[in-house]
Amino acid sequence: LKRVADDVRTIPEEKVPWFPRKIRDLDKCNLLITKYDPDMDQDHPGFSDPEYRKRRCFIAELAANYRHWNDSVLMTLLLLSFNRREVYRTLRTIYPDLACRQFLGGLQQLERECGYGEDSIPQLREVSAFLREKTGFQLRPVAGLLSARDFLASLAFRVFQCTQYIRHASAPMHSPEPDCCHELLGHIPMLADKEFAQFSQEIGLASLGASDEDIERLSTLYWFTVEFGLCKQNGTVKAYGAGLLSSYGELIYALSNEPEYKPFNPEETAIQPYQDQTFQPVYFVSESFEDAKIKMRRYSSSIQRPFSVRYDPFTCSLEVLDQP
Ligand code: TIH
Ligand code: FE2
Repeated sequence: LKRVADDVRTIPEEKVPWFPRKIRDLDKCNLLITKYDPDMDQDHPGFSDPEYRKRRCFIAELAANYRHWNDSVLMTLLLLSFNRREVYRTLRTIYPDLACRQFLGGLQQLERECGYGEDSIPQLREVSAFLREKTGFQLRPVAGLLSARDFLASLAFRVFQCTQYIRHASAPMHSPEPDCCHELLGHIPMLADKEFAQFSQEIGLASLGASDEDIERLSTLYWFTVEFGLCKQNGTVKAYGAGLLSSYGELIYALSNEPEYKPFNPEETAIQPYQDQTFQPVYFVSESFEDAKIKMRRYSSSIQRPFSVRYDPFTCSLEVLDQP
């Protein structure tokens, strides 16, 4: 009898990892991954450039001091002397052929309303206000690469964690880490699309309180959709992933027929190994956004959690409902 009781007691109780319940809890979602650190990684293009490293430290500190409801310190885009004109112009010429319709629509609006262009520097604060009007997304500065759990959690609140520094001028066409070219050119135009915004938030909601294994699978799905996704449009394949749309080199490569293409299918995509140093060897193609959203929803609802969540947009907080 005693044995049975012991056995019952040793059944591990289900432990749910902490997750943010209200938008200001995102102040605690700040676990940075030190990877591609210009101070530590000898292969980083900025490693042997002390000015660049000093600048990066300064910008990182600003982001670390950011708190919700006190965005006065932040949201100014800090650029080094950098040939942004060249980056903008080269990418801009290939977008009409290679980028999806939603991206082109968003970019045009940003050019009209937010000072996107060869000659101006968009301010993050302004871009954040623009996104809020379009889809309710807002930006929050981040000092570098965030842990997948913290990054995905912020999406649940329609908060996009945005770097403020820029890639090293010696490697403008591809960067192994996110930077403000990547955020502003890759992510922001897509986040201005209602359907895509919803897709992004739903990945975030699925990640809350999930196991480490599920976080790994969700961040792989995020990687092959939001970052490196392709989709069919009017019979041709276009890019919608931000990692492609911010990298001249990889955007051309991804649509060159050279890499491998697979149909987007969450069960398979979620376990595809990926690497983040250089171009992807494989890309996943969705039939349409609608199709990707439906498949992703089906996948998310298969993730086991002892509760369900609902986002309340009026209070920017989560309702957590225990399941019987
Ligand atoms: N490789 C992208 C670029 O050059 O813009 C940046 C990144 C996307 C995803 C991770 S890093
Ligand atoms: Fe990104």
